[in-house]
Order: sequence, then C-alpha cells, then structure tokens
Amino acid sequence: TTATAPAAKLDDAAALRETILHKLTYDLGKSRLGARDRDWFIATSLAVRDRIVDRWIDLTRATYQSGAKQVYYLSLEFLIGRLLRDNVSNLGLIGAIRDALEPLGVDPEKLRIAEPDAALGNGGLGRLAACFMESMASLAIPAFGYGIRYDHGLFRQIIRDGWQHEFPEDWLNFGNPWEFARPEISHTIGFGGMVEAVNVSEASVKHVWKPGETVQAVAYDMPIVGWRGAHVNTLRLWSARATDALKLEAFNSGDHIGALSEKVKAESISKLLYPSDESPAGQELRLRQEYFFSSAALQDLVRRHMRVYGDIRSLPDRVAIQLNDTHPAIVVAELLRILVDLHDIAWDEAWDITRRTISYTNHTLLPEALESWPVPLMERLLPRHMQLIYLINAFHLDEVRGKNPEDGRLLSSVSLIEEGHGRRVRMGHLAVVGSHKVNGVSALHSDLLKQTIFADFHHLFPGRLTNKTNGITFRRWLQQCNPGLTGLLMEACGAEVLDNPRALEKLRPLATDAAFQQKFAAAKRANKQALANLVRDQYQLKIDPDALFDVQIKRIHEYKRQLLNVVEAVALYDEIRSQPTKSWTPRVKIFAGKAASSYHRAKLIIKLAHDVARVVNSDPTVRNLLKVVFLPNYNVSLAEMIVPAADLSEQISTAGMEASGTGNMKLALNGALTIGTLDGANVEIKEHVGDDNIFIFGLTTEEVAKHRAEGIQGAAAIARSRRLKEALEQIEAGVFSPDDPTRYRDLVASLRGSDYFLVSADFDSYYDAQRKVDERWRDPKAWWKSAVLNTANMAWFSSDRTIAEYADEIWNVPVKR
Ligand code: DL6
Repeated sequence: TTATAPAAKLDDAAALRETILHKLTYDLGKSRLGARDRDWFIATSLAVRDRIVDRWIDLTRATYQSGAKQVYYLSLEFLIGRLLRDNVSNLGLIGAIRDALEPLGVDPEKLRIAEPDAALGNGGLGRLAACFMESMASLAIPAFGYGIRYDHGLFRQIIRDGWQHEFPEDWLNFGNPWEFARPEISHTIGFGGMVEAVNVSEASVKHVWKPGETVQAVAYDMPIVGWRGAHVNTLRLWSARATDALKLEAFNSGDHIGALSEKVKAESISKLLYPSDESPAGQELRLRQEYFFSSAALQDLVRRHMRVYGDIRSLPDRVAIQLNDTHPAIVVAELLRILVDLHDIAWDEAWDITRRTISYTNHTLLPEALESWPVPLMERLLPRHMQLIYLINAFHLDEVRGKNPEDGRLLSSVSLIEEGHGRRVRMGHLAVVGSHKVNGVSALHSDLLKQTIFADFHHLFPGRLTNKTNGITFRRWLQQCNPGLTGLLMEACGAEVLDNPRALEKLRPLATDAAFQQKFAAAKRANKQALANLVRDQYQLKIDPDALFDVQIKRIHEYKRQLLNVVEAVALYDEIRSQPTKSWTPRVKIFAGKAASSYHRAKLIIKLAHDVARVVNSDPTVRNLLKVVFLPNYNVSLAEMIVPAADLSEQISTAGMEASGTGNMKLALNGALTIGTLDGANVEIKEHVGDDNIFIFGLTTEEVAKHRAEGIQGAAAIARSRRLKEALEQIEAGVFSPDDPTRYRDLVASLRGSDYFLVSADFDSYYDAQRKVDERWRDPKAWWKSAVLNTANMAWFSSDRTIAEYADEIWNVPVKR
C-alpha cells in the first residue's frame, strides 16, 4: 500500500518476515511489542495476499486475451470459514510462514484461530459453493463467484440452560484482510416504479422500466487461490449502499434521523444473511436480496463481456452462469430484460441466448424450501420482470399445449404461476425453463427430481435434467484439517496423494496390515485428544479419547433426525443401567448444529439433547460408558476439529429427504465409519466404500413413500418396540425435564401420531445397527480395516471430480487435469 513496500517476490521466510513487519507498522500502525494475535493475523494475511495479487492480475488479463469462456457461480451463500491456512497451504507457504514468524516469537496456530469465520451461509449449500470456488481455481477454470457481502453472517449460537439463543455474528468488526473494496465498481439496482411502453415505430414497442427507487451494489473482491497456485479466481461480493446517502435538506432542517432513513433501508439489503421471512417485510427483504445480487452480477458480467467482445450475441460462447439453487432464479428474467429492453434483441433470439447461458442446480425436494413469490409482491417490486415472466409463461404453455392438447393437469403442473391459495411465481419452474441443464446433487436426488417435483419437465425436456453428485475439496477437508493423517497417507501412497486423490486407492492392500492399522489409529487418537482438550478447555467437560466418538454435526432439522439419535441415547442409557455387567462399548455422542431461529421444534430438540446429556453424564452408574455432548456454535472451524476426530458419522435422515449431504463425505474421507440410511449421497458412499464398511439401516425411499401413503401411525411401531416405548415414556413423563415435566409431551405425541419423519418406524433398525457398530469397535482389527477402506475409497468424492463434470457436461469449458 505504500511506495516503500518491499517487493514480494521471493518465497523465503526472511522476505515474508520483512513484509509482515512492514504491514504491521504501516498498514496497522502497530509496534511489534504492542501487537496482538489479531494484529499478527492481519499483517500476515496482508503479506500472503501480496503473494497472490500479481498472479491474480496476470491470470485475469490472460483470460480476457485468450477469449476463454468464464464461469459465473451465483450463490446467495458462500460458507467460507477461515482463509489464512487455505491460502498459505495452496501457495505452498506453510514452512515459509512458520519460519518467518518463529524468530518474532509468534505462534502460527494462534494467528490461525484469531481469524473469524466468514460464515456467509447456513450449511451444505453454502459450503458446497466455497468448495466449488476452490476446485474451480485448482482446475484453472476462469470463474467468478457472485454473492452478497453480509455485514452479519450466520448467527452466533449461545446455549443457555440448554436453549439456543441467537446473537449477531461480527466477522467484519476488525476488517477483512482478504478483500479489496472496489468503490469504483458499482451498479444501480432498481425496485418498484412503473413500466412505460414507448412506440418506436408503427410495428414495435419498447418497454422502459422506470424504477421508483434505486440502490447501489458496490463490489468487494476476494482472490480465491487454487491448489499450488494453479489459478486465481475472484469471489465478488456485493454490498448495498443508498443512492442518496444523506438527504441534506432534511438533515439541515433538523430531521437527523429521517435524513438517514433511505440509507438505512438501502443498506438493510446486505445487513444480514437469511433475515427471518416470517413477516411480510422479511419476505420482501429476502426478495430484494435475491434481485439485488442477481442484477448486480448480470450487469457486471454483461458489461465485462461487452467491453472485451463487444457483441452481446456471443454471450453463451463466453459465459456460463450457474444458479446455485433458485435464490438467483430471477436472473432468467433479468437477462431477458437486458437483452430485449437494453440491447434491442428480438424475443426468440433473446430467449435462446438466455437458455444457452444459464444452468441451475436444485438442492432440495422439501416443499417448504421450494421458493415461490406472491404475484402482487413481484408486481410491486419488479414490475418489468413480472411482465416478462408472464410472457415466458405464455410462450412456454403454448408450446406445451401444442404438443399435449387438452391436458389441463400438465399445463397447471408446469406453469410458472401457481394458482392455488393466492397466485405465486414458482422460482424453480422459472429456473428449469430458463436453463439448458438442471442438475440434482446426488444420484438418488436427481432420480427423485425426475420422478417427483420435475417429472413433467423431465418428459417435456428430455435430457435437460442430469446429476452431478456433490464433492468436497480434499485440500481443506483432509490435508489442512488433518495433517497427521495426511502425513501418514503421503508415507503410504506417496506425495502424489496431494495432487491426485486416486492415489488413496494404494491404501487398499494396507487395510489389513497390522502396523499400518496402528499408525492410522494413532493419527485418529491424536485428533481425538485434540478435540477432547478443546471440549475440556472451552466447555469444562471431560471426554475420553479412547471411547468411540459418535458424531452428528449438521443443521438441526427434523428430517435430519437428531431426535432419533437422542432417543437412542436414552434407550442405551436404560440398557447400560439394566445390564451393568454386559460388555458395553464406551461411546461419546457428539452433537453440533444450529436451528433456524424461528424453528421451535428444532430448538426443542437441542434442549432435549442437553436435558438428556445432563442426566446421563452425571449418573455414576453409567460409568462413563455413555456421554452426550452438544458443542455450541457449530461452524466451519469447529467442523475442522470434529471431522478428523470422528469414529462414527451419523447420516440418519429420513430416506428421500437429504438431497446429498457433504458432511458424510468429509467424515468418511477422514476414516469415520458411517451409520446411515439409504439417502442422498450415502447411497454412493456405500457403493464406493463397500457394504461391509458402512452401517445401513432403515426404510428406503420407496418404503417411506408407502408408509406415508398408507398413513401409518407411529403408535404402532412404538407398541412393537419395548425399548422405544420405554424411552419415550420417560421423555414424556419428564424424567429428563423435572423442572418442566410436560416440556416434551407434544414432541412425543407427534411421534405417536403421523410421525412424518418416521423416527419410530426406523428406531429398532437404527438401534440394532448401533449395536453392530459396538461389536465392530470391540474388534479393533475389523474396525480399522473398515476405517482405512473408507479413506482409501473416497477419492471420487473430491469436488475436483464434481467440477470437472460440470465443466465437461454443463459449462463446456476446458479443465486442467
Ligand atoms: O447440495 C448441497 C446441500 C446438500 O448436500 C444437502 O443435502 C441439502 O440439504 C442442501 N440444500 C439446501 C437447500 N436449501 N435451500 N434452498 O441447503 O444442499
């Protein structure tokens, strides 16, 4: 930042040290003696960032010069976590940074944990976007990620007396050393107003949208470095600013607060990730967020395209836009608006350009997550887009009618407008008709898309629906979070394993090798000790690293069935007490996850986990054979501690409800055995790791559908299972909630009733599978064989494989393999 900054060319520790000290003094204005961990973190990150910038600029320029097609990944969420270790590792600077800091008396680990998590996402969907950004850079695919720079990411979860409380998260409080503010890059985003039809000739009319209000989208760029610096891409996040920040007249007349009202309203758009949409105002804010970042992204990429190529018609040859779920689906109408209204392209050609440029990923079948917006809200906020959506729908339905005359059911099923209780725009439908490819995120999920919510589209547009099973970046989820195991893997498979996940297959013959098993177990033991230390230091709880660490870490949701796991804990607690002499497998059940703030049932399940933990953990007759632990404020960084330490991975959703899961992949890669249903990517994990190395239980998707169709009540399953019956009776009677004995009455009643998530129906099968887990654990040779084979067979779940498939089959861009 100053003319005297040392040239950042040499990758040696001395040069880095000099740069870090320079940053500390001249960018932070701190002395070495007064600097805290956070200051060292910022100074070090700025020094590392310097190593990225030249390459970033060169590569970006080279992309334009070569005319290479660019991918634009539009996502309302990027769950990035920390970046220092990621960047240092991908640049090959781990040793140099350590050596640079050592003489300064600075511990790199302290710096690492001084970095706040960038928690710009809720869970799997956002973390997938972050893994994809890293893989695109690693495969040298020129790409931009576009999202929102939320002032506050996912809330901080604090547990008080077992109840979840939400507090704002403040990742930007001390600045973000990875980003570059680009105040010169800003786009005007319109809302409301009216559409004027202007006659340009006798035969044609031009539509001019005159928004009633505008907001500015201002760019902030973060470089995303690929493995071994293969490529550097840009994550461009938009921040909202008022067009008219201060009404000077109002301010000077004494209305100091009123003068700022527009600023507050405009900036609320990028204030918070996922504002509650319980109120109409909350719903409107969410739609504003979606249009805000979609429009900013499109204006930005169209402007770039026109500057470089000068011809809007070549857009599909140079640009691939991927919609991460329906949150950016309004892009379909926005691109049409830009083409038709601003570039005067005729409808048919504009529609062709739109569809050839856009593709869409679906991440859920859950009806409550399928977005639709009330027509009156759309008409008020985006009047021109609503007109265009009506037109798209009219042409689309004409075509359907042409091929399927008289099929009223089909027409209403594929219409973009839902006519039921109040008319709504179906954003998934808009994304499907406006895309050339639509993908699900696991084989099962993609099949279900074709059979259920998009079945009619599948028949109308054969070949449009495809599958791209999710993946994870092994750099973060193995190499960085589990250096102990990675060292062992390099010893066993060669250094090649860092570049080519298929090298992991060399472990297969070692799975039964006693000496290798021991080393594998020792690496796991060290990670468990590290987690046990964290739990002791932060939560004053003792857990035994020699017990089986049984882990369920994910958002708290009824379909993910944390409740099944907690009820099993109660049943096991009963069995341990009633059969004290039986040889039990010592187990620590570890839970972590956040519930949506308005999701009362999920919050009650968190409370139940705490109530059960209190009773079980303090009962001396349990003799530490069972511990239940809930670790608060689950985030990427906590996952990076838990994943390497897990023995057992709980993937127990009701079959057909988890689109894919990616935690399941992280845990299996790190040598945890999975207990799971045949749901999402579990099905493919089973195929890769082998039936003997995974514990599958429960109803299949078809059986779940049959149960629901037959309206089977939970009470029947409960009556058949002594263990379940007794466990539920205790929970219901207040054994775990003496302060409020009726706390769980309704929860248990729901299990006796329709039990939509089939906790009762799957309970016995789950309990039995858990006892098979116990048995395997008591046979260490068999356990570690399975654990090694899990790691050995997970190569296919690398997000590099997933991204290469998107590149080949959806985006049509080359990949550096
Ligand atoms: O595809 C990423 C991730 C899947 O692994 C999870 O199974 C799925 O639940 C999640 N979907 C969402 C959908 N939310 N919305 N909309 O988060 O996507």
